[in-house]
Amino acid sequence: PSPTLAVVGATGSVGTVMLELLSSRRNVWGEIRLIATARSAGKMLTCRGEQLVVRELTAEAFDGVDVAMFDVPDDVSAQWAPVAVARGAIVVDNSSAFRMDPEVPLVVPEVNREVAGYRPRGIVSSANCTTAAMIMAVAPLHYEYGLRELVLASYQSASGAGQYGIDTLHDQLTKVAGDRLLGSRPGNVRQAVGDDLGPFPAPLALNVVPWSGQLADLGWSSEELKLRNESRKILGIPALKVAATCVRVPVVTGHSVAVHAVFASEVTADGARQVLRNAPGVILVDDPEAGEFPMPIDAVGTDPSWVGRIRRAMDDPRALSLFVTGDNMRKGAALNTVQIAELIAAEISKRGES
Ligand code: 2RA
Repeated sequence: PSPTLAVVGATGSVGTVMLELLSSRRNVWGEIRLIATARSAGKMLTCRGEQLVVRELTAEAFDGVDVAMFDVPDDVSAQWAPVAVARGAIVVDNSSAFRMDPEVPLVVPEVNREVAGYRPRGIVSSANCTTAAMIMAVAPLHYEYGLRELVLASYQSASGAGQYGIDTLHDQLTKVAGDRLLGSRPGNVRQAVGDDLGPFPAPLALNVVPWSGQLADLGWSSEELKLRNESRKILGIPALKVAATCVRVPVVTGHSVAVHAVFASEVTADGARQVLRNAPGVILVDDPEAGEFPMPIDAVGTDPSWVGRIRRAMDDPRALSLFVTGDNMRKGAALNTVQIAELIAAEISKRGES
């Protein structure tokens, strides 16, 4: 029989995209079970054209589950993923709870699908949304030219902070719309936006906020350390030098990253384009003269990472700059998790056949 899948966090903004993907991708699942905290239990949601009731997150909810996808806060994953494993499920977790655990593979299937099979804890972690978008372009270049250093600047959308982030941005835009003087004098955007900052530390409308996540070591943010540590783990380069600056921008959905990459060997823009043209899950959009750039308003709702602005550094033949953008709710979260779950479903089905 086809494996049973649980979606934990089914009622969240990423969970909603997971159900859309499960309804549109080739179906590999038997029963699909929707699980959420008690607050959401009892809701009816549609998946694969059928109405499903959301069950409460309990140990028994995992009985008979083969694969459980989690999109819940870190502390909920930390508590409940081991419970699901104890009940016989393999967990694919989209939180950061286990990403740096040496016994948990951190996977972006197009880049390192082979590590998903070694999971001594029965848990596989999916990469953070910003890492996933960026690594889709950087990994094929690493395999070709040997990556040594990354200097990154992210432009992260409001939906990275969930529906609350989206609602906050739209509310703030409504407050600033129509007043052409806003943004031209100190503090008047703050005044127009008022104290409704939502999940952000400062007004987002008509602004950029050079902060995402929580304060971590030595002034770096948790998001910046995720880009550094996750890139090292996924690419298997423990000594990779990474300097990231994560910035929140007034975009609804679509994370972008400006990438400066230094390689071991010489690289050319044309050579890099050729590599990326053949890379899985990447769309090349690189014709500045024609006004063609990778942008969140085009990438939103699509699966690939959109890559462009490819140019060799003026001062170093081993260095390349480029710009990548991707839908942080899809490849950045729901799609990557679903793809890993499908990898495991194929494993289970093959075992079942043998
Ligand atoms: C953000 N990457 O963008 C974080 C979590 N999705 O807020």
